[in-house]
This record gives sequence, structure tokens and C-alpha cells, in this order.
Amino acid sequence: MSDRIHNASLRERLMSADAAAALIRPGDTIAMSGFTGSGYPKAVPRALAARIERAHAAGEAFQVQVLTGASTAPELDGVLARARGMQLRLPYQSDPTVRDCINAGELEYIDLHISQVAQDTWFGFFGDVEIALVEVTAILEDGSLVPASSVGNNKTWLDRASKVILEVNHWQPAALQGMHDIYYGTALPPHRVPIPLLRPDDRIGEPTLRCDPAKVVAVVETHAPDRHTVFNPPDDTSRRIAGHLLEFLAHEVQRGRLTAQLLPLQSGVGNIANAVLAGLADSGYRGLSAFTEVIQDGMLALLKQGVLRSASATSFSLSEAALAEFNANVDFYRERIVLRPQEISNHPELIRRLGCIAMNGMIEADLYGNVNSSHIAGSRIMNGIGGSGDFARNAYLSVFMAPSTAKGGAVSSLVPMASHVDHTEHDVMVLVTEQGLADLRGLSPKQRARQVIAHCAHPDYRPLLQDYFDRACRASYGKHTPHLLTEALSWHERFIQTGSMRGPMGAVGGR
Ligand code: 0RQ
Repeated sequence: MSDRIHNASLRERLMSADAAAALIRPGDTIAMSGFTGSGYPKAVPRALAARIERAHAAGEAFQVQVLTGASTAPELDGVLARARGMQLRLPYQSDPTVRDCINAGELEYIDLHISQVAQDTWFGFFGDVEIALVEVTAILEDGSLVPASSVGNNKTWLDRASKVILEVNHWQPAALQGMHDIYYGTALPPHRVPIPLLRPDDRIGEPTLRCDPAKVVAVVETHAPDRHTVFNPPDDTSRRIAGHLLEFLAHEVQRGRLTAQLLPLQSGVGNIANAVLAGLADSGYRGLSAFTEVIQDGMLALLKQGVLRSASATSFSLSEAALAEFNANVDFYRERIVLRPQEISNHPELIRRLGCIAMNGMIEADLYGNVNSSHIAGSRIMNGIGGSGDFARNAYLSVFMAPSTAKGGAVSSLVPMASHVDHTEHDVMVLVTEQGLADLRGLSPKQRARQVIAHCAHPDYRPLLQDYFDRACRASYGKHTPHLLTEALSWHERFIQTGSMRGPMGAVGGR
């Protein structure tokens, strides 16, 4: 299979996944490729998990620390979590076993902004990186690497790690070569200079990753597909959320606050985001651009239709059908897609300069516009903040979306006080549920609360939020951001106790 390895000295380091995994020591920090189920190593983590299981069966301690780009797949996060092989994991994750281990207190998890992982690694906050384990499409004659279907933090991993293990995956289309743009101009303060990217589709770097061949201790060949994502067709709720948002964007164009090409779009992943993208296709827009983190089905479709002119991202998250369509037409998409390191795809400087429209999902928001993207009832992690904070803080327009209720109506997504805050009231401009849209720009806290109650809350919870707000306005310690502190989180407490914010008898309210 080694026609993908054009460097003679690296071809000599070909070995099995088991042999490569044997080079990893207990306690190592391993920086792995992988971002939303794309471009993650598929063989060595499995071999490592098997080795860890054997060690545990023999009564030996064996855990490693795992850094990635973002979420990966069962072949990486799943196997290592089931083997109880990870002591520390960062940044974003979405694997059910990893989530259970974190919430059981067995796995340390550091949730940080996607853009910040590379710089924090350079600052040394995570200690030394012993091993970079990176999937690539090919190794060129000069030892440079053609990245796979995600770039993530691979540039940083290859630069920072003492040793490198490469997985060359023959399933990745060879035609990916040329889609990537690896920028090598980042530096630590005080040596930073402006990043010379002025338009979303600018290419400012190199098509391949540099890698010191002397650091490569193993090369493993694989032929294994990326994980695909299951998307449900848009349901009534996601269609209504998309409808409110699209109407708002059209209104902004009419008011002259956006042009007919809008501004570079950032879209989170999931069914609501896909419904918004599908809605854009039917709204008459042409020549749009995306400066985002993940390309999902909806964006591929928009590129195909010409609604979207170009898309910049760091990875893909595609359904099985979209993955097949992409792999069959890489030449078409390579003209329109740029994959960059995540420190660039999510860079605050660039998001601010380009003036992105950021559209992300949320778990809950409170009356004043504080948004929780990551925790259930304040203490249980769902996935993580991902790139939502990079974009929300710096976008021209930051939008958060969710159904107005969760868990079959037992939970309200609009609550008196958010049980965890990822995005403060200062970074949240628009909230959307299937009930409607609250434009919070230019409003004081009490004005925002009235908009949230009137436009976003579910009718079952609207009177209860209004009642809380009215009583808080009367009895709060301060009248600027009214709260009743002993009651503010009582809805969450009731959910923990009874499984419903309504309570066993359907009673809501803190009195
Ligand atoms: O759980 O499936 O067990 O019922 O949360 O909720 O409605 O399916 O929505 O998949 O879009 O996820 C915020 C988690 C939304 C996601 C979040 C439960 C709900 C369900 C999922 P079940 P939905 P989504 C760029 C942007 C942070 C990262 C980000 C996310 C599950 O969007 O991780 O934005 N965002 N990245 O039942 C209790 C509530 C709940 C609740 C939802 N209020 N209380 N449970 N759920 N609301 C991309 C990257 O960064 C990679």
C-alpha cells in the first residue's frame, strides 16, 4: 500500500499499529489529530486501548493524557474511554463514554476555546507533549505531509511533540492535496504580527504540514473511513427556528445593516444548523461565503447550488451520503473549500475583521441573555464550548438557537438564571426558539428580559418566567439585573429532584 509514502527514510519506519502503540509509555501526553469525526487516527488508539486493557488486567496502572482538535470517534475516544485509559482529555468531546467518565468524576476534562488550544500548548500550560499521533493522506518526498479531512491542531502537535507517529490513511482521497492552507506565521507575544487574511477564501500559507523526519518514530498504514454523522431531516421545530432567523436576516438586509451577500457565515453543527442552511438555499441568496469551523451537509449543498461561493473551515462533519458525494467530487470542492488550522479558522482577530454571522446551538439562556452551551443543570458536561465562544465574542452578529423546551417539555430552555455561563449577556445578540426571535442588541437587562419572555419562552413557561421577573423587579437587592437569589436556580434543582422543571404536580415557580 505504500504508494502514499514518497519519502524513503519514512517508508523505513513502517510498522504495525501494535508496534507503534508499544512506543507509548504510561503517563505520556499524546496529541492526536481529529476534529468532529474527521481525520482522526484509526488504528493506533485501538491498539493502545488493547495494551492498556492488558496492563489493567495484570494490575498495572496505565493511563495517558489525550489532546485532540475536537471530538473524534468511537475508534479513538470510545475505545480509550472504555479501557479507562485516559487520565486527562481536552478540548471538545462528544463521545457518550467519555461524557459518562467525565460526569462520574473519573476523567479530568479541560474545556477551552477551540482557537486557544494551540497557543496554550505553546505557552506550556499542558506540560510537555511526548507524542504527536496524526492521520495524514500522504507523505511527500521531502517529508512534508498532506493533511487528511481535518487540520485541527496538527501543525502545533507536529511542532511541539518530541516524537511523531503517523497514520497514512488510504481511504482519504488523494485529491485532498491542495485543499489545505497551513499558516506558519503565528508567534507568541510579544512577537505577534497581524494575520494577513482579508477575505474568507484567502490562502496565506502552505498546502502541506512540515514535519521533522528525525522525530518520526513510526508510520502505520490504514484504510478506514471517517465516522459519519447522522442527521435527521429538519422537523417542524427546527424549520420554525430557521424560518425566524432567515426572516430576521432578510429584515437586516432591508434595513441596510447587511448586504445581499450577508457576511461570512459560521454555523454550528446539528439539525437546527442544517435546517438554517437548507433555508438559505430557498431564500434567493447567491455568492455567500462561510468562515466557519466545521463543514456539514448543508454547506456542501449550498456550495453545489452556488448559493455559497466559498467555505473556510478546519474539518468536516458529514452524513454517509454527503461523505460519499464529497469523496466522489473532491476536485469540485477543492476549488471552493479551504481547510485551515483551528487556531486560524477560529481566530478572534479574523472573526472580528471579517464580521462573521455566528449561529450556534445552546442548552439554555436566561432572562438577560447569558447562554449555557455546555452543562446540564450546572454540573453535568454535555460536549463543551467548542468554537462557539471564539465566534460569539467576536462576530458581527452572534445568534444562539434552541427549541424552547427539552426532554419532552419537562425542561424550559429559557430559565431565570443560566446554571452555567459560556457566553455572557455581553456576547449574545440574538436568541431564537421555535416560538420566535429576541433581538437583544442595544437593550438594557430589563428590556432584554421582556423580549426573551415575549418572543422565546414556551407558552407553558412564559407566565412563570414573567412571574419570576415581576417579583424580582420588586424584591431584588439591586434593580439593574433583578434576581431572587434563593429562587434563581430552583427550576434546575426541581429538574434534578423530579426530572422536570414543572415538578411532580405540574407546579412551577419558586414560592
Ligand atoms: O439530549 O439526546 O439525550 O435528549 O441535549 O440537544 O436539542 O439535540 O441539540 O444536538 O444541537 O446540541 C448545545 C449541546 C445542542 C450543541 C448543544 C439535551 C437534549 C439532547 C442535545 P438527548 P439537541 P444539539 C461549532 C459550534 C457547543 C459547541 C458549539 C453543543 C442534547 O450545540 O454542543 O456550539 N454546542 N460548537 O435533550 C437538559 C436542557 C437541554 C437538554 C438540550 N436545557 N436541559 N437537557 N438538552 N437542552 C462546532 C464545534 O465546536 C465543534
